[in-house]
Amino acid sequence: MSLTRPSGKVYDVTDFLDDHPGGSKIILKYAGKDATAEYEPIHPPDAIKTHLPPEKHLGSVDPETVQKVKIEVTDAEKERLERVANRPPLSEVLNLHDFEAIARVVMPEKAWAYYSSAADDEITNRENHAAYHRIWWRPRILRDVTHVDWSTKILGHPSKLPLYITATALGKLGHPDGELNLTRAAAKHGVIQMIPTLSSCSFDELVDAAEPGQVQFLQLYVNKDREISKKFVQHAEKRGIKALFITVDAPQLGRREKDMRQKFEAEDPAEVTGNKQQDKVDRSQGAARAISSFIDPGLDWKDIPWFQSITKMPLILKGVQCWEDALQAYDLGLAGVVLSNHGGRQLDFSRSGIEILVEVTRELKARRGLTFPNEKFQLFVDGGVRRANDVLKAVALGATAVGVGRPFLYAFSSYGFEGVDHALQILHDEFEMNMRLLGARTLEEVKPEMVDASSLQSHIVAVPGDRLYDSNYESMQHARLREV
Ligand code: 173
Repeated sequence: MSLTRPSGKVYDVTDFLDDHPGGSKIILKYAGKDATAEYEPIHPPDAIKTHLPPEKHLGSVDPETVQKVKIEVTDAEKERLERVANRPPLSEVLNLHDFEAIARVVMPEKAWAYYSSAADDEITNRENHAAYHRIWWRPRILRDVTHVDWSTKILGHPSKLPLYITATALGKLGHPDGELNLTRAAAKHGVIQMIPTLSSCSFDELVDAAEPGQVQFLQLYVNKDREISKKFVQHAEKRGIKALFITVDAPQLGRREKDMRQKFEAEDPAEVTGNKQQDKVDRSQGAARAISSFIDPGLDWKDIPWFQSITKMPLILKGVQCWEDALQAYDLGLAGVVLSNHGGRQLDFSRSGIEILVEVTRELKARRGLTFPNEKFQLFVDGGVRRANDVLKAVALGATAVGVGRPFLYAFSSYGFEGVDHALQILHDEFEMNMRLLGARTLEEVKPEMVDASSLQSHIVAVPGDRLYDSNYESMQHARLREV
């Protein structure tokens, strides 16, 4: 049994069939044939190297001589391609919500399900955005705002915006150039990209694509085999990565039911439900769980000194959700924390990063005398950000910068590099206007006194609905009856 994939490599995956997180059926479908197109978007580049012993790497074959699996273009796919052809011109895309609305109808369903899905009932996913609605401005007037400047420094590195492109997995699900779209747009706009451990493009490809001097960070999923993580981290440092963001909120992946349901629907329903044998095989876990088995649930505070011993890069914990853990990170000498619930994709009913920010600044001031933003210990927030207005609220409350993930995925899934380029330009324009209207000439002037966040911790206040956001949000679906 063999499988052929990129650059004509042939692998014997017979013994791996039962262990494949995505089930054996998909492998058997491509046995002896070219699996490149199906394989590439949903596997990190080193998946085979990591999981398959070297003796199963059989060699190379000329891809031209290999039988292609004929993929029938369904009516639904034809309709989708028509929608792609009818995308509005970028000049009509006015805000980040527009990208989401377009992505939802032009992306392949599986890819949309993976990017948009969140944990359980998706309450936290929506709360991330809604939390910004509980903060209101107290702008200042009669200040000369002819010149306004919203550039900053993130971990000592210049950034033209107080935001960075945060790590998101599987970029090629949305666009053939995957995360390269982000690298190129980040270069053009002077923002920092955080490279994900589970990018579709290889790490080196993304570093090679950076302009001279372009700053990149790295997000790390810690491997059960620490030697693999150590090699990766040290390689990243050698290649010039400027900071390491260790993800600490994913000892197990959350249940993303939109993603899981897609998996079921992609199967032949008769096989999924009709065959007792098949029923026992858990092939329903969606794209993310399928490739996450290497992540170590045993990661512990005790491991932090080890990270400090293997790299000189600043270390930041990504996924901190209360002041107690932020304080511990500070006391251990880390460079900062990302207050995040992983885009609502992990523990449902975890609070939004912006809400956590308020308690972290309060307690770290009371207990360690810190004021924020703080160069020595930087606070970041991610989740739910769609406007410069949102970002500025986080800055006012003490964040150094904010991570933006899904909106850029939707931008490149719909328009490739030009989409991300346009998204960043929109944000620049929004910053300019908001800074002027706030009466703030620099980010230093965007102060806690400029916001009323007194309702932030209350989860029952009524605010006017956000119609653009709500019209994009796709309801979850119940299980459907089998067709008879
Ligand atoms: O949120 C995610 O989907 C994610 O972080 C992830 C984790 C492991 C594998 C793929 C994606």
